[in-house]
Amino acid sequence: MSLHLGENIPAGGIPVLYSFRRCPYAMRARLAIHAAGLQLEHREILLRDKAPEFLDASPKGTVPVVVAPSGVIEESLDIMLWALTQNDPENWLQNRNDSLDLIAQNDGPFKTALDRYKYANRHDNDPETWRALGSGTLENYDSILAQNAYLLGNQPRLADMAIFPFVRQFANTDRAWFDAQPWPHLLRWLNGHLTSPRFTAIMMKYPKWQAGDPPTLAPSA
Ligand SMILES: N[C@@H](CCC(=O)N[C@@H](CS)C(=O)NCC(=O)O)C(=O)O
Repeated sequence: MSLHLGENIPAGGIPVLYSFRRCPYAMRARLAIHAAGLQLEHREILLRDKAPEFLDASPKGTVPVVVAPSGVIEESLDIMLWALTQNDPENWLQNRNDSLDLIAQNDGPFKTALDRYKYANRHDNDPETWRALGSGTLENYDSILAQNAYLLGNQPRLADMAIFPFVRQFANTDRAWFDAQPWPHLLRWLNGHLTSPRFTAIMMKYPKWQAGDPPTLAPSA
């Protein structure tokens, strides 16, 4: 946690979340904030036009970022842990180290394959090779989910919530192809998350934030 709070010291002690609706890292942060029952001041960022106050708080310029009275949290996983260590009514932190192992695999090799598949033009490469690499991870999830409702047993844990936004992105890259794969358990798991009231709540649309806007608290009660 870095401590360059600058002009961002939250008024009234309510932490600020800088977020971008479609970012899977921001989604996982919002999911944990929702599960913890916290409300933050939501500031919607556009990646192509970042608010200077956001860059002041976190010069590396990636979302999500939380500005709390105790400091700035600049990594999505740290934001999840920050929220859940305050309140974890659904025990997402149970088997925490097993979750962290799966998340490291997601954020490393799977995310690399996802980016090169999804943004093949940007990377000038063969998307099918990267799709096949990512599919190895998804096949593994499907076989785990054939045994259990969730990745680490019969209740959702940190791993499920940190990972499904990335599987969603992989699926949406070519939905027809994804739906044709022999991954019924993975599909059930993904659809369960995507149709949950929690996901609907954290995908609410907000206009781009700018300094001087009245505070928007999210998730809304
Ligand atoms: N390791 C960071 C990664 C966050 C990240 O890369 N977010 C993307 C959006 S999904 C971003 O802000 N990119 C900066 C940009 O596109 O300018 C985390 O876990 O929070």
